Amino acid sequence: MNNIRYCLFVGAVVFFLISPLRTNADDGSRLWLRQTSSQKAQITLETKSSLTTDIAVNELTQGWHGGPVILKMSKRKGMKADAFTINIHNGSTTVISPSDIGLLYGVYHLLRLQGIGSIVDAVNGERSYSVTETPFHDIRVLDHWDNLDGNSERGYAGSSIFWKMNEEGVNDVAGIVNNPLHNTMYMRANASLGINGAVLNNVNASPRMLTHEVLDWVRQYADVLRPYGIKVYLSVNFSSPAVLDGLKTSDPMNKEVQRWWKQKVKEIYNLIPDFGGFLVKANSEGQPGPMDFGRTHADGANMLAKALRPYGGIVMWRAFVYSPTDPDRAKQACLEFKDLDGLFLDNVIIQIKNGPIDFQPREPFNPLFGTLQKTSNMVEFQVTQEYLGQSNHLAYLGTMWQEFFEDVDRYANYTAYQQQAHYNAISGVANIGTDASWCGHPLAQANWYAYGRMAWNPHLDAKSIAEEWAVQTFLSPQDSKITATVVDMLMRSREAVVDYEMPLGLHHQFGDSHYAPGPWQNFPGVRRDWLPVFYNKADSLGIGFDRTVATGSGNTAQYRDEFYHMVENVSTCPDKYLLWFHHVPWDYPCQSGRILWDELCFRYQHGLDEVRDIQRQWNSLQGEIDLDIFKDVQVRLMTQVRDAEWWKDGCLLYFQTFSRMAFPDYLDPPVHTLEECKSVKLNVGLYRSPSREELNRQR
Ligand code: GCW
Repeated sequence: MNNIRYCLFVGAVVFFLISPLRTNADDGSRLWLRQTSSQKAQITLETKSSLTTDIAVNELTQGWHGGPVILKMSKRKGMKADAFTINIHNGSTTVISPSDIGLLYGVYHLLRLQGIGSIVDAVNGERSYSVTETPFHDIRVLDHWDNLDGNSERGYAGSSIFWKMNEEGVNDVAGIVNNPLHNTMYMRANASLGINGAVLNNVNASPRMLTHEVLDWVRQYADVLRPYGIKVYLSVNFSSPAVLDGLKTSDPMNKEVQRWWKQKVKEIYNLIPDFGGFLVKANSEGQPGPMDFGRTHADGANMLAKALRPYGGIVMWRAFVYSPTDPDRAKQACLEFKDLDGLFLDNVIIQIKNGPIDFQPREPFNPLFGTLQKTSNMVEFQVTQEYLGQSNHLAYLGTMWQEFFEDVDRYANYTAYQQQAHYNAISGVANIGTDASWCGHPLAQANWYAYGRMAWNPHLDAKSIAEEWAVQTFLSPQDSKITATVVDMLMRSREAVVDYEMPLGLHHQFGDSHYAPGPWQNFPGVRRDWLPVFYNKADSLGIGFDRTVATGSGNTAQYRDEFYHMVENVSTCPDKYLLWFHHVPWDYPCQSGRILWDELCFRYQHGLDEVRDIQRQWNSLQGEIDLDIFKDVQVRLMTQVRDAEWWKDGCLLYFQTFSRMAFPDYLDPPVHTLEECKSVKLNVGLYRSPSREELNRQR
């Protein structure tokens, strides 16, 4: 009898899983906000209600399982506006904050604590619980590199959720304004993490962004984002005065130009009284900027800052610049900004990519951190995985950002510097698009989550964040197989990518599209510092970029003493940065005890083995994870293993033409020839998950 019942049960499960009529299949769109409650929670709002408190109450009504909750606004001396306290006593909970946004953050935190199971006994009245949370960074921004035509630069999750604008000014996106029901998810997700700003367009900004027709859309976005505590910001094109209104110049010292920006800013604040400010990519990769007129970054930034200051707006001015005045691109940001320190107005923040080159799988931190002493600065992370396998590969970036924060804290005094800075901010380039599961790879949602959590508190560790995310996303208990497996996969993933793409400090080894290997790429007439050969410098003697003071570019001297001494000296330079800072002979003894050539082989092999193992881990969850999500990730992992093989074969076969050394026996013999590796276009098979519209059509 039991057997029959069991068979019926299994049959039903199988039918459920394969049934094409299944309507509740998981498309991943609910992100980490999946808790629901059938219980009617008793919620008391001890403060004037607002759209924001309505959202807070609604979230609790939908998801809270515990006893009564009181939401109370109360100012406390020294408490930041968006900080909050949660007290649980005798099973009753009070959330207190000086602002309604703080209350909303408190509610999301309460739901997170419930979700991860850490307050069960307090909610049951068995103990008291109290926590106060204060965000570390005051401004926590997501940068959307979205173009008005709907494309998202380096976006691998479909198209823009904000823009699809035709010539007539119709914005035909099934986005936040047009489809508020679905898209409250975007706001809820951000608010649940405390993300409080969104730059709505690409840093390669179209001047058209500042036309009245587009600004009116920005106003509509601002209106729907506001109740969730999210301010809107815009990337602006420095030539806008000339391009849009035919001014003869966009020189920041020109009175007419200054007047133009003041007028434009006024127009914006008339539409959006709490507009956040501008993000600017100037004199970088062909974008216009103050240097076109013989002016400095400070002249340009200050002109905009003056226009924004009366309204409380800020300028985020990017330090991603590399005019070829020095042959080492890693030095350029410091060279261009060091002497301007102290010349920027208070409401300018210099936005610095975490590393000195460009979002590589591993870079040492940018030496501009620790160099600027009198200017607010903010790190720019790339949440979208431009160089880490895009939406095909699993690469959890929490570990990368933890490494960054630990290093800048230790070697550049990050925490102390930010705490006294005029503005304390952080930004991340979003990995969000129109795909049903928002981020392309379902597990890449963890990167959005981790970015938000670390923006709130950079001292959180990547593993607990991964755990929080997995528990809430898969509704799986902390000690379950699903949680343990997924967390382990995430925690190993970034290092695996580093190993099979660019171990030991190698960087910028990409072919086209920043996806496939291309260490051999060397085109005449192209900027040297766009070419992989420029960065690996492989030759018969060895490999790596000499950035030492003694014999190389001198980039090491841009760091403060402790870091400088460590990396300048090849024997104390950590293996992970070896080829970043040194050109090293093929038989150089690495810290592992292996010679460099063998270590390189070991790393590439290890990266591939790790991905294979991660694939096995995922496959072991078959039947325990929603089938759609399971298959989606499974296909991507197959692709990742395939790509890791190409990377390993391509890079090692190419480097072998210089080292002339045999492959060690722990290396899987190459399955591809170097010629094949050179001709393959890996990214052609980029896996695309369906958009929400496509999914709806299929169902
Ligand atoms: O990482 C590089 C990208 C460009 C990007 C640029 C930048 C928006 O390849 O697509 O442009 O950096 O950060 O400005």
